[in-house]
Order: sequence, then C-alpha cells, then structure tokens
Amino acid sequence: MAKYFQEEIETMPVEQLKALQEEKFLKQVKFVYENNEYYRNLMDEKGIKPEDIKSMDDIQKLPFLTKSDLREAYPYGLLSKPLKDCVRIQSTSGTTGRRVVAFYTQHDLDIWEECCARAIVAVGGSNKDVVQVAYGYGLFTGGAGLHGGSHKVGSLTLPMSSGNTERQIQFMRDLNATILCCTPSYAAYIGEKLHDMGLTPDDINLKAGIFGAEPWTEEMRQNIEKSLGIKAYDIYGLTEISGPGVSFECEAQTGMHINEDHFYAEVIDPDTGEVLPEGSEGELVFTSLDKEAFPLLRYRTRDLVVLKREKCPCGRTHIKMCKPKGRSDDMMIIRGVNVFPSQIETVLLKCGYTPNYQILVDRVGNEDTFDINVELSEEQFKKYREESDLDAARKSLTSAMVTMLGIRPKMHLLAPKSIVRSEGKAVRIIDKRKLHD
Ligand code: DLL
Repeated sequence: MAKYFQEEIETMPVEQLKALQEEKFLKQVKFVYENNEYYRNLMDEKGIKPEDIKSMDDIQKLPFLTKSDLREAYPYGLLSKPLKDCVRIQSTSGTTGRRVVAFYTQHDLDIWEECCARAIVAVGGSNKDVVQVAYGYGLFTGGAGLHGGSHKVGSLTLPMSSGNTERQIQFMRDLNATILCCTPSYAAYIGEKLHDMGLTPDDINLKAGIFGAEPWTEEMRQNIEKSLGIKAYDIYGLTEISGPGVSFECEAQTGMHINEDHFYAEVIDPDTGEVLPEGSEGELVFTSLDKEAFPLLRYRTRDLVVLKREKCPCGRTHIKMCKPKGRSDDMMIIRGVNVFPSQIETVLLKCGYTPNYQILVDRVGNEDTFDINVELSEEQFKKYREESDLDAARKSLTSAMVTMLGIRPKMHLLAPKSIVRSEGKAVRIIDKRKLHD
C-alpha cells in the first residue's frame, strides 16, 4: 500500500524543499503585488517593491497580516484573481465579528484537496477504504476539504456531515467505514453513543480517525482511541490559508507535518512580532506559496505552537508543528494567571473524568470567578452515592487542578449527560467578563 500521496514532494531532501519554497515565494510576492491593490498599498506604505524581496530571508521585510485586516478587506479586498476565475467560497464560523470569506480557483481547490489526500494516505488510507466525513459540510472547510481529499485518494467517500449520531453509527456499520473524519469532541461523542447503544469497537470496522479543527490533548486521543478502537490522528488548518490539511499527523503521532511546498511557516513572539528560532513556542504565521485567488503573506494565525524539523520515522521531511496549545485568544487570564482549556482537559482525563466539561468565568466586584462543570460517567455516578464520596472526589480533583493551574477553580461534578454534546467545534469556555467590558 502506498505510504505517501505525493512521495517525491513529501520526502524531498530539505535543501531542495527550501529552494522550492524560495522560488515559489518570490513568484507569490510578485503575483500578489501585481494583482492585489490592498497588498500593493501595504507594501508601498512600507516602501517595499517585489524586487526588494530576493530570498526567503527577505520575508521579514513584509508586514504581518491579521484577522482584523481580513475583516476590513471583507469581502473582496484580498482577492487576487477576477471573480470569474474563482469556483468556490468557504468561510470561517465568525463567532466574533465579521466572517472571513476565502475564495478558491480550481488550482487552489486542487492544492487543498491534495493536502487532505496526503493526510488520508498518511493514516493508511487508500482506494480500499471507506472514508466517513462527519465534519460539517457547507461554508465550514472541514467537510469539503476531507471530502475532496478522499476523492483524490480514490477512497469510497461517505458524505455524512455532522449530527444525527445514531445514523452515523448505523452507516458506519452497514457500509463498513474504515476512516472517520470529524472534530475530536464529536469523535468522543460518537464513541460514547456507540457504548450507549450497547455496541463495542468490535462491532465497527474503523481503523483510523482524522480529527482536528479544535485543540485536543493527548489524554483525549487515548480516550477516543479506546472508545472507538482506532488510531486517532490530528489534522490542522484554517480557512484563511485553505482549510484542513495545512498540516497533518503521520504514523509517528508526534506532531503534524506542515505541507511546506505550499505553506511557509514562521513562529513569532506574539507581543513583539520578533521571529523566534526553531523549537521556541510562539504564534504561528503562514505565507501561502502558490495560491491564486486568496494568497496571504505572513498571516498571523494566533495559534501557539512549537516547530521542529527532525528526522521522522515516516520518511517525510516536512517540518512538524506540535499540537496547538490553543489560540492566543483562547487563553484566559483568571486572577492574573494564564489558563488554557487544554490544561484543564489534561487534568480531567488523567483523573478519570469524562471529556465533557465547560469552563465558566465571570467577574463579581473586582474578583474573577472560575467554575468548571464536569460530567461524571455512569460508573462514577453510581459509585459516588454518598455526598461524602462526592465531596472527597471533588476535593481531590480541585487539588489536581490547583497543581496544574496555580489557581483554585470551583469544581462542580454533574450527573451524566447534563452537558450538551458537540457535533462540531466544542464550546468549552463561557467567559461572561467579556459581557461586562
Ligand atoms: O477548523 C479547518 C479544519 C477543519 C482543520 C477540519 C482541521 C479539520 P477554521 O474554522 O477557520 O478552520 O478554524 C481554524 O481552528 O486557527 C485553530 O485555532 C483551530 N484548529 C484547527 N485545527 C486544529 C487542530 C478549520 N488540529 C482554527 N488543533 C485554527 C488545534 C486547531 N486547533
């Protein structure tokens, strides 16, 4: 079975890969300057002409682009091709402010789908597989991206979209799905539902899952692998840069290979914008290298990662990024302490709790309140019959949280099934302080 979708590119010697990136980058800058007024103005303001960009290192002369720039340019401001050459629109979910709309030419779609195809082949997918796509279809890129990738691989594609979980399981069984694609929180829910239906992993044929679109921890990976009897792989991407498949995990499951022939990655200090050396944690910045409709130069993702180029047992040479710790704007500052939802997830799962939780932050007077609701499993619920047992469990979980976070949350242990399940990206944080500001 093929190990790679595009072997030559995926295993290209690093020096050659870097030369390819540089060649494409110089062309991309020129293309953008010539075809996009917004960029031309931005570069003119800085006094930079495409001729000043002579090597990959010169990227540092270019200004960063942020989400608010994209919102300002909505909808057509960053389009670099005439609309008649575009064939697709996708969009971010736009929970805060205006949506970002991304445009694709056929060439852009091909690149994007090839990146997703690489991810599917990396988890052992081939034309013998049945790929169940349970990411949402529509403006969200999850469904469309993995769907297109599955077609490119030649797998039998099951376009379920998200939701209707019992039907997902029925189709999964009846049609022998072997690879499941959805968000990790939805995968956890499917695993739970399988159990509730009296079924076990032996009743399904899945071997792997490609899960992304939201942060998830190693503990969550183990939980999903066990409940579905599969190997769970991470996939990362963002609408602005194309969608899923900007990077993906291979069999090593130790970080995601960035598709460097299409996307150039930098890590910067989010406060100063300084480019950090490989191995440092910082904000991920992407430059597209060969996009047509919606090329972006130095786009700040707000995702916090570490990049590492190391010899990978899978044979791929492309640099790896660690699991994003979360967006810099997902980080909560509670009573002056930085808190990430992923830290809370780690503690919960390590202590044997379910991945069904919600974080509630508010401000009363001048003080932050910090509550975590976590659901008990049926077994725990039965076990903790006495209030004193429940109290002891709550105390021990609280102290594990204090050790991890450095501050004390108020823990609430809830009855099974009391937190709404997610079929897409889970909403983990309710920060009411934002309403007061
Ligand atoms: O979430 C694209 C996608 C779809 C990726 C399906 C993977 C699978 P957006 O809706 O534009 O696009 O959201 C992008 O989601 O900047 C990250 O903050 C977060 N994100 C995406 N993948 C991961 C991941 C899609 N594997 C934003 N781990 C990104 C952590 C992720 N966060």
